[in-house]
This record gives sequence, structure tokens and C-alpha cells, in this order.
Amino acid sequence: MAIQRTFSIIKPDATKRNLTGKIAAKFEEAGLRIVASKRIQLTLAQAQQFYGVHSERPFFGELCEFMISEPIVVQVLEGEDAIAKNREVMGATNPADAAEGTIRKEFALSIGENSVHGSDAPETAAEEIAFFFSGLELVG
Ligand code: PCG
Repeated sequence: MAIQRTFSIIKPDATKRNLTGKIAAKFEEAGLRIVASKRIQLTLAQAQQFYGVHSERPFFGELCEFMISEPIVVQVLEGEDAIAKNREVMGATNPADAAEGTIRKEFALSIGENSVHGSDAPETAAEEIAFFFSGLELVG
């Protein structure tokens, strides 16, 4: 598997509890390199656009309100098999199902307030990176 990039969000429940450094350390310990990183405040329109694929889900409104409730940290992670590696270190979406040692097991509060987002496939990774970063901001 070649070097790959994936997109990550440290979500409002985690930035609020000052967990940015601890979560970034988990990525680095897993062999992922943080090649771009910025702390931003999403607008409601941006949250709705980013999560557009979930617009018909019953939790869409709650999800978008949560994502604008505090700043987030958006990052690009690079490494061998980065998408799968990041999903492994994040753990299952619902912290109740997440394995020991994963970010969500350790830090997530609920299925909604689950501390991190990570891309699920190469196509979504490319789209999500382009949504938040220009090429100039990616420094391998
Ligand atoms: P993410 O960011 O990877 O992509 C979609 C998000 O929807 C997911 O993480 C979860 O945080 C969120 N989500 C999934 N199911 C529920 C739910 O039942 N309630 C809420 N509030 N959020 C959910």
C-alpha cells in the first residue's frame, strides 16, 4: 500500500475539553504524519455542506448544531494506508463499540459527540481535504 492522505476533524467535544494535543499524539503514535492543521469555527452553512450526504438522517440538525458549537481542528494525515490506519486509531463511531486504546474509547462522550471524524475512502478523503485546504497548505 502506497503513502496515502486522509482528512481528520477533532470535533467540538474534544476541543472544548482541551484534548487536541492528546488526540494528535495518538495519530503520530500510529505512524500518521500531520501534514496540515488548523483550528477553525465552522458556520452552519459550511457544516450543512460538509455533512450534506447525511441531510436526510434524523440526526442531521443535531449533528450540524454540534459541529458549530465550538471550534474544530481540521487536519490532513499522511502515511502508509492512512485511511484505514486512521479509522483503526479512531475506533468505532459509537464509543460503546470502540476497542480499547482507540480515541473514541478513551475520549468520546456519545455517538454524536464522538471526538473525531475521519474519511472513509480515497474519494471522500480527496473531497474533504479540498473542502478545507488549498494545495499550498499541505506540507509533507
Ligand atoms: P462522522 O463525523 O464520522 O460522520 C457522520 C457523523 O454522524 C458521525 O461521525 C457521528 O458523529 C454522527 N452520528 C451518527 N449517528 C448519530 C446519531 O444517532 N446521533 C447524532 N447526534 N449523531 C450521529
